[in-house]
Amino acid sequence: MDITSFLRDNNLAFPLFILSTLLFISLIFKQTKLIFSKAIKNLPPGPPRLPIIGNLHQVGDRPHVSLAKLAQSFGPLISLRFGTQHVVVASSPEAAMGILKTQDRHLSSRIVPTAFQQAPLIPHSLIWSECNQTWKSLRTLCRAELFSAKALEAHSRLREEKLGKLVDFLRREQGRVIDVEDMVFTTLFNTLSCIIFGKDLLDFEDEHGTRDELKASMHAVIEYGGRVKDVGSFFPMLERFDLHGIRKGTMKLFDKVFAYWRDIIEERRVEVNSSRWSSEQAQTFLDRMLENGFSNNQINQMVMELFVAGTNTTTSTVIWAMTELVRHKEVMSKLEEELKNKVNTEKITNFQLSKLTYLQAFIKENFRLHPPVPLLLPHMAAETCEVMNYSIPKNAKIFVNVWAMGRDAKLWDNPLSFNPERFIDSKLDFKGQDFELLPFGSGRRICPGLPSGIKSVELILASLTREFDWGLPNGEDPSKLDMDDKFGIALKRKTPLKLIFKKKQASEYA
Ligand code: HEM
Ligand SMILES: *[C@@H]1O[C@H](CO)[C@@H](O)[C@H](O)[C@H]1NC(C)=O
Ligand SMILES: *[C@@H]1O[C@H](CO)[C@@H](O)[C@H](O)[C@H]1NC(C)=O
Ligand SMILES: *[C@@H]1O[C@H](CO)[C@@H](O)[C@H](O)[C@H]1NC(C)=O
Ligand SMILES: CC(=O)N[C@H]1CO[C@H](CO)[C@@H](O)[C@@H]1O
Repeated sequence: MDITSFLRDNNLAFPLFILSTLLFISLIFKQTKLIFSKAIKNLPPGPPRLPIIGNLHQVGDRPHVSLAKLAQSFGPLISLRFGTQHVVVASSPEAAMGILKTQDRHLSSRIVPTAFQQAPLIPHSLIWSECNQTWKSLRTLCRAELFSAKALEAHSRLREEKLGKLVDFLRREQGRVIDVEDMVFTTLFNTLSCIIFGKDLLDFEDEHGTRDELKASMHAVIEYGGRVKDVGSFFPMLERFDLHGIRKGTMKLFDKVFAYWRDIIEERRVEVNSSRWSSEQAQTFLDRMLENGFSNNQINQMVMELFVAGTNTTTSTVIWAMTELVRHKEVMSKLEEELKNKVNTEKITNFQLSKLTYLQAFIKENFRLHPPVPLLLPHMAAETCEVMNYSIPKNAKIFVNVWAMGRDAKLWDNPLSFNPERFIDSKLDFKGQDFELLPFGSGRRICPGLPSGIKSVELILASLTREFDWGLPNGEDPSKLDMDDKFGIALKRKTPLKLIFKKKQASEYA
């Protein structure tokens, strides 16, 4: 990407005049300061940078790809500058371990994106807090009420019910072309909203478009969260101009989204606050938050973060997996065979799921090639420290390119071929112990939703495979399916996956 298109894409052309004047002055200050202060020694290697924007022009729309290319030239740990921001990118298991394990304590802070810097909300953030007391107690609450084995068991009926709606819908719509992403997203969104509020927030068949607005606002919020090029945080001196009106715009969106559950909160607050209330009556995560005395701001922030972190990522995993099943008939057949042999009841039980070794290998292979969060969420260095004998400066923004590691020929045979067999009889897992496969990250910031996300992915893939045959419309050739991706908070397909479903002939379990 050249500089003019970089400026254009970021709407920087307008303040260019003010910008250049201000930056010129600041640059002179900076350079003078740099001469007198000692420069940071021993940074990881990296490409040369331009004045002012640094390496921003080298990032592009698919940062996971451009950063992987830079790593090929400059090594597994590189340093860059985005504006005034130091950036470090790890692209090998050794570098990832250095960051997420050896120096986990110093490198697990966060930088709050401009859009999310909302004074009433940000003190209650799990995702954007440094590893402090707020972060600890929110994670503890989520683990106990949402992600523990006990919680997963308690939610399994709900999960099945939402999945049942999806299956019914696909049965009814047999032979029609379906945009699967939308359906899977709705299923996962409603599963979570029932766990939190005891209520669907999206209509499954949104014929009247009444809920479209919630979906659109949610997507817009998610979009803000996924920006790697957060201009505000690269040029702090420009922040007061609120360059894109980003912050104001986001707050409006937040308010729109919060309005969808405002009444539910008020209703339950009265209930939980009444003298008749006893803890056994708690049915939802909302009830638990109210029992813990959460304010509306606390609830809104928590709920929004769960939706943002949990729905898009899980949807993307399922859609890439279905894409690979369309492209690889032999993989699909093996999966069908395993389901036939190992699941003989109408409902798939947790115990049965745990015995589906081919499904598990398939999911690992899918995470290897399509990690939904290709650069993890950016970490920040709370202290200057050393990784692989290089120094990582305090306040540096840190990315771990798990996408690049999944496709590295030094780590995998035939890295670009989709081959679940490579994980059969292998101990390699994605739970944060094996640094070549880190779709959920590792260390103290590892995704707390892992058990819940995996359960959804397993259950949806197993059920849809058992119930339906699916394929591309108009006899399109699966080997020609567009595999391009689009970077956001979750790496999704660039073109939507449109499929035709057909109910399988005999249900063996009937
Ligand atoms: C396949 C599904 C999922 C994937 C691949 C995934 C991946 C990730 C990744 C890579 C991170 C960042 C780790 C880091 O900063 O180093 C993360 C954080 C997080 N995820 Fe997930 N996630 C998934 C599902 C979920 C679900 C279902 C939920 C909740 C309902 C969830 C909630 C969170 C939260 C709250 C964080 C922030 C944790 C923190 O900052 O301490 N995730 N996830
Ligand atoms: C935790 O950190 C966040 C920002 O990183 C801050 O807003 C919040 O107030 C902190 N909580 C505590 C208890 O210090
Ligand atoms: C909760 O109950 C107390 C007394 O029972 C009352 O003073 C308070 O206003 C109630 N709070 C809410 C939010 O209803
Ligand atoms: C770091 O330096 C130490 C001693 O100076 C050396 O033993 C070690 O091999 C170096 N590590 C790397 C990754 O270069
Ligand atoms: C897979 C998936 O649901 N992707 C969605 C994630 O959020 C963005 C937000 O803009 C949507 O555009 C995607 O469709």
